[in-house]
Amino acid sequence: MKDDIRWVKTHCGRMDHGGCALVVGVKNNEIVKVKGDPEGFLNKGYVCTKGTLSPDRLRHSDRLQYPLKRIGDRGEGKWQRISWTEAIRDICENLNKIKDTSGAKGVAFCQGMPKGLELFVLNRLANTFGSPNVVGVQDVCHAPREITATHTCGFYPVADFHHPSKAVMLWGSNITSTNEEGMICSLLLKQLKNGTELIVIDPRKTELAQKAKYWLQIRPGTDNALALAFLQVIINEKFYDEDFVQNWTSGFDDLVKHIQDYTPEKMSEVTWISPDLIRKAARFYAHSRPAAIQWGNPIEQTIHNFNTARALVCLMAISGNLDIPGGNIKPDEPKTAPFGKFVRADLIPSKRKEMIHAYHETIPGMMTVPPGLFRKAVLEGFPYPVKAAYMQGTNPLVTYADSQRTYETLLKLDFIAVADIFMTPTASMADIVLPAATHFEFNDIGHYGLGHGYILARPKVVDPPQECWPDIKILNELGKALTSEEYWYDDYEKLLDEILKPSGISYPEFVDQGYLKGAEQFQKYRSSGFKTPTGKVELSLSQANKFNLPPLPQFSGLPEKENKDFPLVLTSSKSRFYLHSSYRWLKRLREKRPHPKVEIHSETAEKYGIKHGDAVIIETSKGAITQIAHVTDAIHLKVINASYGWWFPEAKPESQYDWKTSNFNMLTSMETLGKEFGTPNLKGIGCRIRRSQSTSGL
Ligand SMILES: Nc1nc2c(c(=O)[nH]1)N[C@H]1C(S)=C(S)[C@@H](COP(=O)(O)OP(=O)(O)OC[C@H]3O[C@@H](n4cnc5c(=O)[nH]c(N)nc54)[C@H](O)[C@@H]3O)O[C@H]1N2
Ligand SMILES: Nc1nc2c(c(=O)[nH]1)N[C@H]1C(S)=C(S)[C@@H](COP(=O)(O)OP(=O)(O)OC[C@H]3O[C@@H](n4cnc5c(=O)[nH]c(N)nc54)[C@H](O)[C@@H]3O)O[C@H]1N2
Ligand code: SF4
Ligand SMILES: [Mo]
Repeated sequence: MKDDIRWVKTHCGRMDHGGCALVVGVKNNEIVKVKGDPEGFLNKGYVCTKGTLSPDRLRHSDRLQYPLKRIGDRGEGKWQRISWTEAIRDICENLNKIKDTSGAKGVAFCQGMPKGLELFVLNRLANTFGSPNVVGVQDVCHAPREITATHTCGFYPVADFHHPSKAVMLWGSNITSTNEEGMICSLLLKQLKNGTELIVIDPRKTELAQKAKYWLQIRPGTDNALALAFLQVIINEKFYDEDFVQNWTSGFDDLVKHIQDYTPEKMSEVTWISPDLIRKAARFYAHSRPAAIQWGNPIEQTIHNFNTARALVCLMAISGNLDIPGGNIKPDEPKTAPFGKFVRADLIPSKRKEMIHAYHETIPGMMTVPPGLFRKAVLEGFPYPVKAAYMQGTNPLVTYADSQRTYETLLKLDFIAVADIFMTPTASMADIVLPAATHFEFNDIGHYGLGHGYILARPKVVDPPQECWPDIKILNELGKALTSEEYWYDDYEKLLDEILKPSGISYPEFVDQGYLKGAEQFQKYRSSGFKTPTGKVELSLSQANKFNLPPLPQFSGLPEKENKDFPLVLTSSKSRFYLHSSYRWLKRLREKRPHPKVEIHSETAEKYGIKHGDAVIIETSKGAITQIAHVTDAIHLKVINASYGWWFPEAKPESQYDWKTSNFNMLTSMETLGKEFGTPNLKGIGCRIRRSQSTSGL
């Protein structure tokens, strides 16, 4: 009977960055239906397949339900069920042992894609424990654009989809599949219906590339060359916003001289895009005010990410699109607890000097340790040994570049605790595995600290199964046992109140409102200047020398040298049915994408004797994997787009669920890392392909 169903409003989480407002039907403590909420201000009723099927995670028969302790050798797949009291005692004993011998910094706290409040509570645990080392994936995800922009213009410029733009430039952002960081595609799709034009920069002819006025089929890994050519055209043809440039930028004359060399003709040789198309697209962007750049992962997944992000912020600035409606804006945050105060940054005043990456002289402002440098600390003891890791909501064996090195790292660590909802390749290497409660199962706050100008209510909808605890509860209990009780609460939900306190509302009131948003204001720089040393947008960085950074955005070659043995160019993109390495174990998602697919142009496939559906070996100088051929004309002749995040939950536990066969990061390396962010190259890697005789494991 329909009447038995209780309808609850919440927001989606953990199937990607989250953001869609949902209306969830509940019957007997089970979710029976998920719908998009037409009142959701980010999604206006939209919901994707992952969102609709997200309740399938909750009652999966193989879900982790009890704390587990390893009884065999590491990775052997033998476990003993233990109580939460024993699990917390065991973790405390091991972490304190390392603290006594190597210091608190010998313990790393690792988090993958931030999912909700747990990232901030993890930071609080690290700070109260005394370790400066929270390891994040931010080196390849958002930090390069956020921190570079903060150095350039004092804030992270977010594409404004809430006001009409004349043009939107999707720069390596496949928004209809990824809806990244709350940039839900439905708002953009509505604008397109009202006449907004698209420029798409992507090696693949994506859904939105097909609708674009200009589609620039870029050679992977060369985005900084293209951005510099855009600057050259806009400056030399005098299409920039003269008033803004004169009053609100510094270093324009230096930039003008500097970019003369980056002609569309020269950059065309690098990017494979014709000079004519570069000129047309650059002019169109500059003419269409307001215009927004929605930027994606590829701009930050090479060793040149600093220069790419610098050039893109300079583009937004000189074209007069910074902080105007429909441009790239600085959203005002709602009144919540200041981030530094909440995470108790005051407890380690010397953190910026003590973090692992500080010894590698990365860019100021990078507050999480890049995975490449974390693994060097474990494996090589530089700058000091790291011996234990608490890992939460992350699967490094598949998601960090260079999986073989990650495996060695996991083998070498003295102690590993992993909190997850499912037994993953990484969890299978742990000493203690903790069963996390997840989305829909506890009260949470979304998008705190991410700089988008809002926070979202994610109230609990159903009870978690058996002994699953929310991460924030686990951390609160660990905190009490491992650090001083004064930093923690009797009830973890008081952490939510602490965040909301400055807003003057309680969590139930927040849930009633659905979200909190900062005031809508534009061109704030007119009253207070830009938050940079010069008060202007620094086209040339005033503190470049001090921080050993190039003052002007530059092109310094391909991300890796060309090698005739690997004549094709490898990249990857995210599947709309999965989140990174997550959820291959959900039957109804797996049915939609049962195998890892590799996209190959039809002529290239023919040249190598490969047919649609064949198993293909993809090889780089680092390693080889097997994926299934998807022959298409929607990709460049020389580009191979492989799937990322694959392991096989149906494979054997003692083989770590076959983390090698199809895992993209078997092909990537951490030998060369970008100086500013410690980023490895994930784009523009030389590769070759051949048909495989066997399909074992696939
Ligand atoms: N080659 C290559 N590598 C990449 C990328 C790429 O494009 N190419 N992308 C990078 C990017 S952008 C990112 S953000 C990272 C992502 O890296 P990760 O965050 O490590 O990736 P996920 O597969 O999402 O791992 C999340 C884990 O959290 C678990 N989980 C889900 N819900 C919960 C919960 O509520 N609590 C807990 N404790 N666990 C939960 C899932 O089961 C899963 O095992 O990967 C990066 N790596
Ligand atoms: N379904 C789904 N949604 C997700 C995620 C997921 O795993 N799955 N992950 C979430 C996370 S953590 C993040 S950070 C975001 C990422 O969101 P996006 O940035 O949109 O993610 P990608 O799919 O990695 O890359 C976007 C596009 O870049 C293209 N591309 C590949 N190489 C290059 C290149 O060198 N240059 C240019 N210009 N384009 C290139 C790809 O073909 C792809 O269409 O998505 C979030 N949303
Ligand atoms: S687009 Fe993202 S936030 Fe929206 S329903 Fe899908 S997974 Fe959830
Ligand atoms: Mo990400």
